[in-house]
Amino acid sequence: MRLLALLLAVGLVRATQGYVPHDLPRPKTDCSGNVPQASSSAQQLDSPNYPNNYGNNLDCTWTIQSASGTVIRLHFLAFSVEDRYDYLNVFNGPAGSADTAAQRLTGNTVPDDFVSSGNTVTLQFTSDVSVVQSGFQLEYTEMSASSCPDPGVPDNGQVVSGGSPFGVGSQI
Ligand SMILES: [Ca+2]
Repeated sequence: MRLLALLLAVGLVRATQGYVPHDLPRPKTDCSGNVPQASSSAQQLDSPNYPNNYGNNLDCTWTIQSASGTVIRLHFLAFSVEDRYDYLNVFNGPAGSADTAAQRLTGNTVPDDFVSSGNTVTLQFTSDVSVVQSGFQLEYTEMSASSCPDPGVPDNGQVVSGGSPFGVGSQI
C-alpha cells in the first residue's frame, strides 16, 4: 500500500510537471489567417510567434493565391519544427485533397524552394501536445507560369552560360 502511494505520488509529480504523452488527443487551436495575394515582390509568412516558439496544439491553414495564369514560389528562410510530431503540409492547390499533398515538411532542415503548378498553394501547420521550436519563415512570390527560378550553382559544378530570367527550356 505504501508502494502504491509512492507510485501515485510520482505520477502526480509528473502530471504537475507537464509530462504529456505525444499521442494524447487534445483540441487544436485554430491559428489560420488571411494572407495577402502573392505578387512579383516577395511577401513573408511566419509561423505563429516567430522567431519565438510556436504553441502546442496548433492547426493553422493559410491559402496563398496569385493572379490567374501565374504560379507561386515558396522560398524558405528558416525552418525548425519538432521532427515527426509537428509539421508543415504544403499543398499544390487547395488543402485536404490527397492528390495535392505535395510535401510534408518536418525537422530542422531548411526545405528547397517549392513552385506550384497553379495559382493556389495551401499551407497547413500543425503541432502536437508538447515540445515547441521556433517554426518557420518563408517568402512567397508570384511568377509567370513560363519562368523558372534561378536554380543556383549545383554541388561540385559551376554555371557556364544562361542568366536570369530563366524560362522553360533554358540551359545553364
Ligand atoms: Ca510538438
